[in-house]
Amino acid sequence: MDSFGLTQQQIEHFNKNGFLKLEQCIGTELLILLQQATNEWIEKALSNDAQGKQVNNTAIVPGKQNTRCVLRINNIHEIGHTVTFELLQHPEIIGAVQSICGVNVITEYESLLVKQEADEQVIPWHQDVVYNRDFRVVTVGVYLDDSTPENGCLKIVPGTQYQKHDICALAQKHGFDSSDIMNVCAMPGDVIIHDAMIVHASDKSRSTNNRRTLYFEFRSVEHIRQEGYRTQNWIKNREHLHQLATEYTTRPINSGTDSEDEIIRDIQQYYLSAQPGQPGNFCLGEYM
Ligand SMILES: O=C(O)CCC(=O)C(=O)O
Repeated sequence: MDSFGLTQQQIEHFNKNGFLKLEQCIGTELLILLQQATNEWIEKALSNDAQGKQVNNTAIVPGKQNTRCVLRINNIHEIGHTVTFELLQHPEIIGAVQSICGVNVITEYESLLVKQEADEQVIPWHQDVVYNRDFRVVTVGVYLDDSTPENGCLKIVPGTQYQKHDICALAQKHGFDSSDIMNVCAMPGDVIIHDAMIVHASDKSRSTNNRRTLYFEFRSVEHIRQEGYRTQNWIKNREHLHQLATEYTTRPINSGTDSEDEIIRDIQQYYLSAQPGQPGNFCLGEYM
């Protein structure tokens, strides 16, 4: 394990609580680039939406006072901002994920979540995925803004990561206020890694401070092969995406390697072959 791996104490914290916070994991320079990029994506999505254009991979919801709000943007590498590549080979993120999931890890999913007062959106209780616990699957949240109980921070029910749950029953029992629930607050630049099986949710934002989080789901290639729900071609393409990220972010300036446009075309090629992953575990009925 390289020097960016987790300590034994951090691994024990993760195993016991189902999450781990890496404070100030993202440096200021990268944080500012990510904040700028995500603002541009949101503005562009809203502008296209206002012109009646189709906005791919984006959930835009009606907000208070006739506003339109971007709630989520999926497949974020496809947008064409190579800054997101930095996160695919960020030494501390990858070191932490490898400590939990194994050395040979790839991402399965990536998205931007935006929570704001106007959208009044709740993320209902769920498990991101239910998987074979011979392995570990983690969801990594990269925080671009403060995340507090007022602006709808992540809520988890500690200890729920070990099994599949009846989410309707659990949600009815806990609502959003029971003492068994933990609010996991964060500051810009923090990274929160949670076990993809921990039951989690977030409440409406009641603050004018917006909250943006970039989410990535990681697991090992060995695990994906064992679960058997992905084709060899999918795995090969995903590995290629990570390879591109490494090549792109470590290339010397003016090295004569592929231009940004070519790299983006390559990424888009990957997404053409994308397939849906394993479904999450939600309560499909009403409970709130
Ligand atoms: O950060 C949050 O509010 C929870 C988001 C979440 O659970 C999800 O996107 O699946």
